[in-house]
Amino acid sequence: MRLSRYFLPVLKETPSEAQIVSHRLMLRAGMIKQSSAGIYSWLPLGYRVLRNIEQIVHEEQARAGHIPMLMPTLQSADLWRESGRYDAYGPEMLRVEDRHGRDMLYGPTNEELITDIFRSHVGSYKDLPLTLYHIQWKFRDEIRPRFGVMRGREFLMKDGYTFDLTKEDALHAYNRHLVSYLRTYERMGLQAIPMRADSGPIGGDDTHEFLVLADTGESEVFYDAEITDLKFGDRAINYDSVEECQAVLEEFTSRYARTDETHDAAEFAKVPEDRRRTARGIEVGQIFYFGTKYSEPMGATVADADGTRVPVHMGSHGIGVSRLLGAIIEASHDDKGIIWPEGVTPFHAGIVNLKQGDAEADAACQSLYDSLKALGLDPLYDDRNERAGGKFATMDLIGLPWRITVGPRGLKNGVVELTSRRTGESEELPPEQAVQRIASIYGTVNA
Ligand code: 5CA
Repeated sequence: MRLSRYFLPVLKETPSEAQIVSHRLMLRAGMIKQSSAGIYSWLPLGYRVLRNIEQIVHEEQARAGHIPMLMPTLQSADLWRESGRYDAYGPEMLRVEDRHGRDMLYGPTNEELITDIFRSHVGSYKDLPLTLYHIQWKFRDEIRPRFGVMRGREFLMKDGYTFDLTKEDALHAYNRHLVSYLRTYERMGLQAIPMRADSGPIGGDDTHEFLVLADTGESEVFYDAEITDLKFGDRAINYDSVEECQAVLEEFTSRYARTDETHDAAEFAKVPEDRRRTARGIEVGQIFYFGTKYSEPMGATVADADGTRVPVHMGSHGIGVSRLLGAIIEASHDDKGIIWPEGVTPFHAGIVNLKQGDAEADAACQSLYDSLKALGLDPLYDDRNERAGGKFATMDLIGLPWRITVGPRGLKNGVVELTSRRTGESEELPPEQAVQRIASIYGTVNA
């Protein structure tokens, strides 16, 4: 993409309404625009990151064997009357009436809708286990929408629903989600710690929240510092294996880690004092096992091996897709702007032309641009007629992990400059080598 032809409305002033750094930076970098309280338009740069996050979620869901689909945003109130949640959900639910006077609602979550689909089409234990998920907009009329996309009213969520014959099978589905989430968040450059939590309006006793540590987080958390040394990394795991998933779950959840809702001071005191940590965290996902809470009242049953109809055991598993943009920025920025992890960056590298209009510099930039594109990478070429300082400031603000700077002086010596956004370190090297370096960082070099 050439910046002169892109739509990147960066702001010079720091917006006064934004209280936390991720919100400020998303507004300044032209990623989002508020449309009304807690509701945002996703401008092109923000939309690119949102799609990258979705893509990682889809890939990791596929790896775990989960099946994608799409359910609507508007739901019929009748389904929610069946589960008993229509009244229980309270003022957070946005209720609407259609022209025929029928009660509808903008879905805050989808347990009822998916249970209805299940009961219409699945009748035998032989069709289990089943995990269906979608990535869809939700609406919760939060009393205090704030912090930009972090606590929105309209927000994008991945929600997955598991159906199993027995509690043991359903707990394996729970464990499998926990494992796949560890990998999902790490690919986004995040450490998200599973913590024992409270289930709120979704229900059930077994639930973990995934928290990214950040001073601006809304949750108070208590944990054993040893947890932050754990990495899931690139291990190959068989998601069908009960033992393998169980082992990973134990590794990541056996140490003390709880949100304030479930915190137990006496238990916490057993953690050696030098490892006890109290901090704040951003909840980027939550998994629930709630048994037959929805299947029983809604009649979602299957015939078991003896032909007896039994309600299925269910769980639901959510990732805060749009909230993740805020969480990643909270975890990765400096005073100049965002620092995108390679896994989610909107463009793989920025190209800064120090002397637009200089035939040699223009040609070198174009050639870098074409070479990166040919390798399947997406560069952002700042080809505007602007001063170098302004171009650097924009690149730093929007946070591309790698920048190639091209100027007549370097070209005389056959080199360009490759700069890491994270470390600020620069290196001079021939243009082809800069391209190879970036390609190998993103792992796209054809050997
Ligand atoms: N049905 C279950 C799981 S599928 C569910 O709704 N879970 S949840 O309520 O925990 O939401 C899942 C994730 O959505 C949360 O972990 C959080 O990351 C994100 N989320 C929840 N409320 C908001 C909000 N107001 N703004 C942005 N993200 C939110």
